[in-house]
This record gives sequence, C-alpha cells and structure tokens, in this order.
Amino acid sequence: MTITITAFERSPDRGMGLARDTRVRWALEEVGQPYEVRLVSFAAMKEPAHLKLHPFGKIPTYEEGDLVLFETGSIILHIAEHHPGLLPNDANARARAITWMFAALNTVEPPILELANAKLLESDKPWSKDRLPLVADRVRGPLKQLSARLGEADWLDGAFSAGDLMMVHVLQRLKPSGLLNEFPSLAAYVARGEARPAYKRAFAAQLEVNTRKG
Ligand SMILES: N[C@@H](CCC(=O)N[C@@H](CS)C(=O)NCC(=O)O)C(=O)O
Repeated sequence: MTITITAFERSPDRGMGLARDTRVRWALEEVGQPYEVRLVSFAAMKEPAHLKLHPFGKIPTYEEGDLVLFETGSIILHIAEHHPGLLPNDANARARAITWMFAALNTVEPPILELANAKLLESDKPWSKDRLPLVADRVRGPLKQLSARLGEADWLDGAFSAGDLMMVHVLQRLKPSGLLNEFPSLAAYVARGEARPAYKRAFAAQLEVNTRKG
C-alpha cells in the first residue's frame, strides 16, 4: 500500500531538515519503505481538507490505505512496529526504545522549542534579553542529564532505534543556538545519526523540495 506523507511546500528553515517531515522520511528510509510526499502551503494546512487529516493544521501527516495518522511520535511508532529495523525484538528492549521516543518528545523537545520560539518570536520584546538565559538554562538541564546517561555509548540503549532517531532529530534544532556544542558527546551523537545513510537520503529528499526553483 502506498504511503503518503505531507510536508511544507516551503519549509521555514529552507531545507535545514528541522521540519518534522524529515524525521518521518528518516524512519521510512531506515526501514526501506518507499513513500510519496504531498506538499502543502501554510494556507492549505488550515483548510478543511488538511484539517481532516491533521486536526491541528500541521505537518506531517501519514496516509496508508484507510489509515490516517498525525503526530510524529505516533507515525514513527507505527512505522517501527510494522517494519523491522527501528525497534529491538526483545520485549523489554523494545519498551525501553519506545520510552526514549517519549523522552525525546515529552522531556527534551519542549524546552528546545521554547528556546527556538523565544528567539524567533520574542526577541523584539523589552524583557527578551533577561528571559533568554533562563530559557536556555531550562534546555541545559535535560541535556546534561541526557549526556550523562549516554556516556561513551554510541546510542541510548544498545543498537540504534526509533528512540535515537527521535532524540537526534529533536536535538538538531539546537544546532543554530550553539548550545549543542556545550555537550560534545551529544554533538557527536547527533553527528552519528546524521552519518547514517538513511538520514542522508531523508535530508537530501527534503532539501530537494526546499531548493526547487519556482
Ligand atoms: N507535535 C507535532 C508537531 C507538529 C508541528 O508543529 N509541525 C510544524 C512543522 S515542524 C508545523 O506544521 N507548523 C506549522 C503551523 O503550526 O502552522 C508532531 O510531532 O508531529
């Protein structure tokens, strides 16, 4: 059955791979599943046809036959559960890998998004200069703990899993801030993720869309 995902017609990051379709593309590449992409404009995302797929008017969505999913956590878990390559067979190891997916989305991503939004949307406010260091410190906390847990290991719990895929993609959003480099083991962890051939294919595919003329 054909898999179709949605992505930005023009990503605000102009192809840096930070838009969340990249993590879904990456998961599909890791498990070797071909997919099609329907590009949507910001305006189209808020229209009834897209809201039927994604009640919050965002990308990415995932369609496969009758199945329609939104939320990258759910989409990537679905992909990982239906195709080998992203979750271990051992039941406990599998549960732990899924736990890392949740940790990426529920613990690590929110303060990173808060920082990105503070820079993007609030930098002209008179209180921004005082607030920004506080927001950055709220990112450093979980990064320090994540870095301690990763230690010298390549991946968070044994072999590369959907948990690592999600964590690496979440951490990538920090790159422009320079914060990631304060944690060399995490910067190396992200680089290891980016070196995977599946990631490179996913990155190239989204870049192609975002550098197209016209
Ligand atoms: N929690 C959602 C977040 C989805 C999301 O925020 N998508 C962004 C692109 S990365 C979006 O569509 N933004 C456009 C908008 O909110 O209008 C997920 O993980 O899928």
